[in-house]
Amino acid sequence: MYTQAMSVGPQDQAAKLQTAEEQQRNEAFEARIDAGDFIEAKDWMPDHYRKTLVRQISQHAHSEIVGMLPEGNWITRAPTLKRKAILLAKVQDEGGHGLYLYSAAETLGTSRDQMLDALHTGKAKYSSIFNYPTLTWADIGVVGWLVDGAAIMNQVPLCRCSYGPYARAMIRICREESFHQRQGYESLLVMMREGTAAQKAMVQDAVNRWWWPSLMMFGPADKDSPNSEQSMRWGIKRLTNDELRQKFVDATVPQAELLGVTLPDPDLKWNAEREHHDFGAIDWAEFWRVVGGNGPCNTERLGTRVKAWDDGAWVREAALAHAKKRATAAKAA
Ligand code: BYC
Repeated sequence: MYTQAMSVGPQDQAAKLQTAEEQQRNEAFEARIDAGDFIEAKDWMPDHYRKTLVRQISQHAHSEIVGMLPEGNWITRAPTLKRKAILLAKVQDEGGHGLYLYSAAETLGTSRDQMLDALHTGKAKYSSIFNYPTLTWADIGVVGWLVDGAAIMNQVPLCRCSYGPYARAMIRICREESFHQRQGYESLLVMMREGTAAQKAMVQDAVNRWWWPSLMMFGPADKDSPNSEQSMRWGIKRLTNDELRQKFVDATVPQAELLGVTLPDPDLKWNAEREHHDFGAIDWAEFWRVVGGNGPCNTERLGTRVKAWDDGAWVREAALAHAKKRATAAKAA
């Protein structure tokens, strides 16, 4: 005979069983993470892991397609046919990256419509960097060199992310980003070696405007990054924001020297003890202003995206009507 104190109702029992089962699944999941296994779409995963991935991958996808806008702005004004063809291909690549990433996020059970709706209603974030204007042709070279350079630094470790579909998408993206970075640097080399004094000054001016926003791309300092600790533990992020930022600075300083431009930071210097470059303080107030929607181009970027989506409604409707017609014909056959 069971005593009152020991008795548990059927509901409590189910809840307890579920908790024990959840705990076991969680332990098995953590063990797979510790062993360095890839987690695949159909595998069990904790809700928070799924949500973190949807957040990061969808933000990343949005950054790719919003990132097409500042560069697309220069396709009609590229100085030569060669540069126009390169820029067209690059902007098209960014659109492709967005598609791989939306597909990877969809494997986690969120629809593309949901993600795009979050972007278009201003609920979702995208990289702060794309809220700055591309004022001159030199900006296009500097975006390739610094922005794609920062993107690669951040994204190469993501090829080893614990979520398989994201990691695989990143391998292809990184190969293309590497071309993007090199074409930007090469176009700047041409301007700095063969250009007029005015063209060289234009490159320096672009470097002055893009340097600090590029450092901000890596996200807040580790001590102010609420997501880093858990994401590192789950192997979503392999290096912290500050580690990646430091690697970027160290890699970029010799490239700037070769190019013959000055990075706009009087505190930037080699620290022999740390074997890294020290650099000046980042204006985090500016970063949060831009992330919060009040950067120089936030309104313009979102407006352009929403207009492109609305203008494309007829294409989506036509594709759906065509698919329906084909399905009806296949059924009748
Ligand atoms: N801009 O806890 P934290 C590219 C947000 S390159 C806006 O450190 P996490 C491209 C962050 O989302 C750019 N928001 O977050 C290149 C979080 O807010 P929520 C895209 C930012 O996720 C060339 C809050 O601040 N790359 O696509 O651990 C041409 C606290 O941050 C930013 C990627 O997306 C920022 N810069 O680390 C075309 C790479 N930084 O979500 C296209 C994948 C931080 O909690 N993403 N925030 O509301 C990542 O590696 C990480 O998500 C981050 C941030 C390092 C960016």
